This record gives sequence, C-alpha cells and structure tokens, in this order.
Amino acid sequence: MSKTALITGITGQDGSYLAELLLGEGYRVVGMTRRTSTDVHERIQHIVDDIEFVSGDLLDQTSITTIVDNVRPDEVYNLAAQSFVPTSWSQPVLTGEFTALGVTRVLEAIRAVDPKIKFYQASSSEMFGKVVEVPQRETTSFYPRSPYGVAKVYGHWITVNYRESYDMFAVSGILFNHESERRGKEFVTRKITDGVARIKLGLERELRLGNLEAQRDWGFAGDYVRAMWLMLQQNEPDDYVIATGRTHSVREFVRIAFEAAGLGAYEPYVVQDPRFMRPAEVDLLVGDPSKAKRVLGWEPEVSFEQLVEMMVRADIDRLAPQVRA
Ligand code: NAP
Ligand code: F7E
Repeated sequence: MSKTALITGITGQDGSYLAELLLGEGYRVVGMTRRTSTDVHERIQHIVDDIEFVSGDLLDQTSITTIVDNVRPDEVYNLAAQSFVPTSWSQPVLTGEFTALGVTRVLEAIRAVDPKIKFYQASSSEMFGKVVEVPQRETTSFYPRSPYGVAKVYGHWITVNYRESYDMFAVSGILFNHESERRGKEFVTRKITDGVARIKLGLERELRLGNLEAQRDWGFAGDYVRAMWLMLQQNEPDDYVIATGRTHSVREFVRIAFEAAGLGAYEPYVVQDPRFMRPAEVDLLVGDPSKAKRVLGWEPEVSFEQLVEMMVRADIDRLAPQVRA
C-alpha cells in the first residue's frame, strides 16, 4: 500500500522539490493550495497531473480539518508560511497568523482526526537570529530578530508541545537557508543570479542590494527536502538542524555569481541601497548538521560554488530566449 502525504505550501520552492521526491518514492501526493485568481502552479507544472489538489488556507481551521479528515494522510508536511523576512516587518500580524498560529491549526486538525498522523514542521535558522553560539545546533537557544523569526519560534515550540502533550509524531526541521533556480526572486540569492543574468544579457546595468556582509549557511533545496522526508521515517520523533556547516557572505555569493557569468569583477555593477537594509539583521548563521548525519544518514550533495553556478546558468538560460526574440 502506498503512503499518502499532504503538503501545505506545495506551490512554494520546497513544496515543489518535496512533491517530486515523494512521487518518486511512490506516494500519493495531495497538495493544499489557497484560492487565487491566477495560476500559481509554475514550480510544479511538470508534475501537476500527478498531484491531487485540495483548497484550504492556514488561516482557516475548518478547511484544514476537513482536508485532513477527507485525505487521511500518513504524513503531513507543513511548509506553508509567510516566508519573506522583510514582509514580516510590514505585515507582522498576518505573519503571526500564517507562520505561527497556522502551525497550531494544522496540529489541531491532526489531533482531532487521527493523532497517529506524522507531522513535519518547517522550522528555520532565523530562530537563532542574534546567535548565542557558533555553530548553531539543536540545543542552541533561540534569539529571533524579526517578526518572522519570532513566529517560527512559536511554530517550533507548539510542535514540540504537541509531541510531548499528546504523544504525537511531530517533528521540527531547523533548516538553514536553502536555494535553487526555483527560489522566489525577492530572496537575495535569486535576486543576485537573476540580476547577474540580466546584466550579462544587456537587460540591466546594475544590481541594487542591501547588507553585503551578512553571512549565511546556504545549501541546495533539493538536498534539504530529503532530510524532511527522512525525519518522518524514523522510529522516534525528534528535531534536527539541517545545514552544510559552512558559511559565506552575501558579498562572496555576489563575487562568485559575477565570475560564473563571465562578467569579471562585481564592483562596477553593484549598488548598496539602504532600502534593502533590515531594522534588525541576522549577521551570522552556520549550522552544525552532525546529528542529522549521525541519525538520519543525511549529508548535502551540492556545494556552495555548484549552487551559485547552477542558479546563474538557469537564469541565463531562462532569459536568453527573450533577448533573442
Ligand atoms: P515559499 O517558496 O515562500 O513558499 C511558501 C508556500 O506557502 C507557498 O506555497 C504559499 O502559497 C504558501 N502559503 C503562504 N501563505 C499561505 C496560507 N495562508 N495558506 C496556505 N498556503 C500558504 O517558501 P519555501 O522557501 O518553499 O519554504 C517552505 C517553508 O520552509 C516555509 O515555511 C519557510 O518559512 C520555511 N523555511 C524555508 C527556508 C528556506 O531557506 N527556503 C529555511 C527554513 C525554513 P502561494 O503560492 O499561494 O503563495
Ligand atoms: O536574506 C541580505 C539580508 O532574504 C539573506 C527565508 O527563506 O532563509 C530566508 O531568510 C541575507 C540577509 O533570506 C539583500 O539582509 C542583502 O542578511 O535571502 P534572504 P533570509 O532573510 O536569510 C531563512 C532560513 C528562512 O527561514 C526564510 O523563510 O541577505 N541581503 N541584500 C538581502 N536580502 C534580500 N532579500 N534582498 C537584498 O537586496
């Protein structure tokens, strides 16, 4: 009997890679999407016929409970969230509703329908914020620096609490930044690779960015969804840091991206713009993935340099036909 997985946030970057992985593992994949007036299936267009879609919203308890009751999944992956950090300052209440309370709504639906359903929560390295320890591991205290980070801390602890209160198989993956050619264009990595491709093809002359000194532990999204799945295949529920263990600055990402496009030095093209600075910054993130390696047998396969080059090439390939036309 094949297993059934319900994915919230299936139209997002991680949802698309996770759906691919689970279909490959023989799962029946059900994706929860919210109602929109335009098509949001861009990232899953190639597998859209293999997925069952159900309409629901993290803000709406009734829709989530009804979906869990109708679908009867073996596993629920809660990937849906307001995930862009700057928006969490302009829409802090909405971010709390989606990213924090949304987790409780999904957990409540599972508890009401069948507490044996396994649950994965998409926690984040943003919870470490102003870090109290380097590298950050499962036991490192949280010090979030944005309404998004604060909301994720709530989502993390409510997951732990439902595990401890109701004996549910509820786990939290503390994932560090992971990227791909499917990353939203407002996040810094994709903004850089899209901008570099535009400069390369003569569509733009400059790239405007904020803080170039921030350091992140960047990995490839395709590697990270494998860790999500592995967490739900264990005998015991537990929480894991998923990271590469290496950190790089935004400036280094920029330098490698310009070099990968054959543009040489980045300095003539990059403009620092105060509009992209944050009210409170997370300066340095670097994770310790040793528990995930030891228990899950998980290791990242794509290096930082390969990731940057892959993303630059994908953006050039995507935009080149527009220039030729
Ligand atoms: P993403 O590309 O921004 O996708 C977010 C998904 O959430 C989209 O499918 C979006 O649907 C959906 N969504 C937003 N609000 C919703 C609502 N009210 N009801 C139902 N669906 C809603 O994010 P991602 O990069 O794939 O990340 C997946 C999850 O991991 C998020 O929870 C994020 O916070 C977390 N995370 C990400 C990273 C990372 O580096 N990528 C690291 C740690 C944790 P629409 O298409 O309709 O907008
Ligand atoms: O910023 C700096 C910015 O927006 C990374 C989300 O997936 O990962 C992501 O959150 C860094 C920050 O990602 C620009 O100040 C400089 O220090 O790509 P980002 P994030 O904030 O780290 C975590 C793990 C999540 O959970 C989140 O959902 O880059 N930066 N200049 C810039 N950032 C942006 N967006 N745009 C700039 O122009």
